[in-house]
Amino acid sequence: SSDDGIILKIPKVELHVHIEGTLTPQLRWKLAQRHGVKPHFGNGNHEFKTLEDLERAYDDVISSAQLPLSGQSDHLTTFFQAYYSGFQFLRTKRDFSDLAMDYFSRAAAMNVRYCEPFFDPQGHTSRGVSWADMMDGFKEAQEKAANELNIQSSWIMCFLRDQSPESAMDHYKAALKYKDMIVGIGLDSNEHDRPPCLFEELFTLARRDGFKLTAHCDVGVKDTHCHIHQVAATIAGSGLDRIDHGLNAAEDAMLIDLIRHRGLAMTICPWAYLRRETYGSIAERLRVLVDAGVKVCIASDSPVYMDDSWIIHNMLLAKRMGGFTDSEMCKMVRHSVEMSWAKPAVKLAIM
Ligand code: ES4
Ligand code: ZN
Repeated sequence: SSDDGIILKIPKVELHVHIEGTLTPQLRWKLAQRHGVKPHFGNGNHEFKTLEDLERAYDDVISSAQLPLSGQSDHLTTFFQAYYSGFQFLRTKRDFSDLAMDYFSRAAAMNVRYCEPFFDPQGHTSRGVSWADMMDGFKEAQEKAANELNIQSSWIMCFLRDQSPESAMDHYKAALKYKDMIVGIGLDSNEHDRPPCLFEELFTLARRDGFKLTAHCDVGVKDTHCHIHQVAATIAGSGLDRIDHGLNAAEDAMLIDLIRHRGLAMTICPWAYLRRETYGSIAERLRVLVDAGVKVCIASDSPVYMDDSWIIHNMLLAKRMGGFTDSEMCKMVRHSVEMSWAKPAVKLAIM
C-alpha cells in the first residue's frame, strides 16, 4: 500500500533495538554449527533437527506472546528465555561482528541511516567472553556498515537491572576503555521490583563522565508510574535524558506534564507491548502521548522474538494504531533525529 511506500522510503533513525534481539534463527543455527553445539532455545529439552524446527520455536515465542493477559508472566519468561538463550552462541569476535553486521545490513535495506543499538555486556562477560572480542567485533561491523552501507551508529551499553548495582559498576569501569564507541548508558532486563533508583550511583557517575542516560520503563510493570517518575525527574540530579517505552505515563497527567516540560523523549516500540496489553489500550495511550505534545519516536526492541517486527513494521503498526497521518509519522521520524545522540554533523546528514 502507499503507507508502506512512505514508511519504507523515508530515511530513518533506530533508537531502541537490542542487538541480541536481532539474532535470527538462521544466524543462531549458523553459530551453533560454527561452535559444534546444539542450537537450543533455553526451554529445556527441545532438540532441533533442522533449521525449520528452530524457526518454529521462534514462532512459538511470538504466538504465546499474543495470548490474552492471563498468565502473562509465563509469557514474559518465555520471551526472556528465548532472548537470553541466544547469548551462548556469541563467543568470538567474529560472532559479534556477524551479529551486528546482520542487523546493519537489514537496517540499511529499510533505509535506516543512523542507529543506537543496545548491548548487554553482563550477559557475555559472565560466560567468559572477553571485552576485546565483544567490542572489537561490534566495532568491525560498525566501521564496515559506515563505509559500505552508509549507516552510522553508536552503541548504548545496557545494564541488567535484575543483577546487582555492584556488577553494573564493575562492568561500567571495564567499559571505559571503549568509551569512544559508546554514546549512552541504559537499563534493561526484568523490571519487576527493580526500580531505576537502585542504579543512582552508576547513572550519576556516567553522566559526569559524559555519557547520555536512558532506562527502560516497561509497560505493565508494577510500580511503573513510580519508575517513570524517577527516570523523568529524580535520578542523577533531575532525571535521565530519554525514556525507553514508558507508555504508562499516558495514564497520569502529572507525569505527562513532567515529561513534556523537561523535553524528555520516549522510544515507543508498539509491537513489544502486544505481549502484555491489548491493541486498543496501546493505541489509546500512544495517541494520548502524541496529542499531549510529548516527543515520541517509534522503534523496534527485540524484533526476532516479537513476530519478526523490525522498525518499518513497528511504524506501520503505530500508524494504524494511532490513525496517524503521513505528516504525523514524518514528525515522529524528525523526533528520532532530534532525540538521537548523534554528533551534529551526522544529524544534519540524516535530516
Ligand atoms: C527487552 Cl522488551 C525488553 N524489556 C526489557 N529488557 C529487554 N531486553 C531485551 N528486550
Ligand atoms: Zn527494549
